[in-house]
Amino acid sequence: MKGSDDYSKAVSNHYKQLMEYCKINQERLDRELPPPREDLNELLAERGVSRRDFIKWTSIMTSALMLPPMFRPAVAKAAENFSRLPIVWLHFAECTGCSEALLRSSYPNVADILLETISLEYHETIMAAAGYQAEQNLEKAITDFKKKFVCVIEGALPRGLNGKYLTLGPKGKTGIQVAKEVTHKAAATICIGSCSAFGNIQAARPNPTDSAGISKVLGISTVNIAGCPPNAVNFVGTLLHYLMFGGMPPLDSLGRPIWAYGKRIHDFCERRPHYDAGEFVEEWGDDGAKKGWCLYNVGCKGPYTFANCSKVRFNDGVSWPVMAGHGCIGCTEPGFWDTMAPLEKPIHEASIGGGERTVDNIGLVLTGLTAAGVAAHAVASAIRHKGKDEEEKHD
Ligand code: FSX
Ligand code: SF4
Ligand code: F3S
Repeated sequence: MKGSDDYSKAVSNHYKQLMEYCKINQERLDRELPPPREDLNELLAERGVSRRDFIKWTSIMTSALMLPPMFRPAVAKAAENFSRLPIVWLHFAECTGCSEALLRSSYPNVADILLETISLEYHETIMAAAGYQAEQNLEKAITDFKKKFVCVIEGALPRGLNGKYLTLGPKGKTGIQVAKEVTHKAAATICIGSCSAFGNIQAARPNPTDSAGISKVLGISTVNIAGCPPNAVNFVGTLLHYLMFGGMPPLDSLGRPIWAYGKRIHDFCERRPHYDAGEFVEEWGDDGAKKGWCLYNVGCKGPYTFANCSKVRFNDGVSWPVMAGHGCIGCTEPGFWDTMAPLEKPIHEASIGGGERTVDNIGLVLTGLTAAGVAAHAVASAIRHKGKDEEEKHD
């Protein structure tokens, strides 16, 4: 008993210290950040979100961020400060689906409303400025908010032709030049979407433009909000963490926040009981499909994919790919367009980290280890090596 008492005391002390750290950091941000652009409480009331709904949302976000309930007021404060954090948002080689997924919603929830308040000092898709004026806006933003703004990047960087497959603005700077100049002055860089994180579709074989993700091209550390497109909740949660602790959340070996990408799709999938019972869809439209059975045999890559889609879903929890009837294609993993998406069948023979692991014994590995986080990371790093090898092959 003494051992467990000591453990509880240690945990409670740890959280007390963390809370103290959070308070100091939030006071510092209160002094340093520009004044709020929006009053969140007024905006929520305008959009019909009650105080009660807001508190409920902050409780959900607190637990999603793996923090105990005592942090709920700090999450609420971070949300109120959301519009004070200057953001410079760059676009490189991509489809803009990430911005679309984040900035558009028919039924805005708190996360969507927060994204509306975001202080976008520069965002090529939605700002009115163009040409020289846009370039001046960018220069002004990165100078005025030097080391205070967060750089958010959508899209991969082409390295071919000395970077000239992608040039921007009236001076024809390459994406690589712009990315270097801006990330150098940023307090942190967040890669939103699998393109900026890992290269993604632009880096898929045969990769004619020699594209790759930001961290690989620039040799810097980035926080990777993977997904094609990623979930707004994962972006908002990461910024809330920044507004609480003044730094980015703990990351996995691929730069993805552990709170959002620490578990597999398969671990919380509503079709999982069918997987365990051996009930599989064998062909599109068959009886199993009508009954909502597991999509593994028609190519679901949920067992190989680390993300929280099956837990938080999309569009305010309305649905997610597997719920809509198609298997996961692994869009939060590096190289998925080459390794996972095209296969509408299981990767039985896939070698994952060492050559002999298949999806079935990954399951055994996970069952054998009690702490899911530890297990997930053991497998995550195995998959990472596989992903990296695949990435290297494309280079
Ligand atoms: Fe990539 Fe985002 Fe996929 Fe598209 O910009 S992650 S192609 S949804 O839009 O970068
Ligand atoms: Fe769900 Fe896919 Fe796993 Fe089946 S294989 S339980 S559909 S994640
Ligand atoms: Fe992507 Fe799979 Fe989620 S395809 S959106 S990681 S369910």
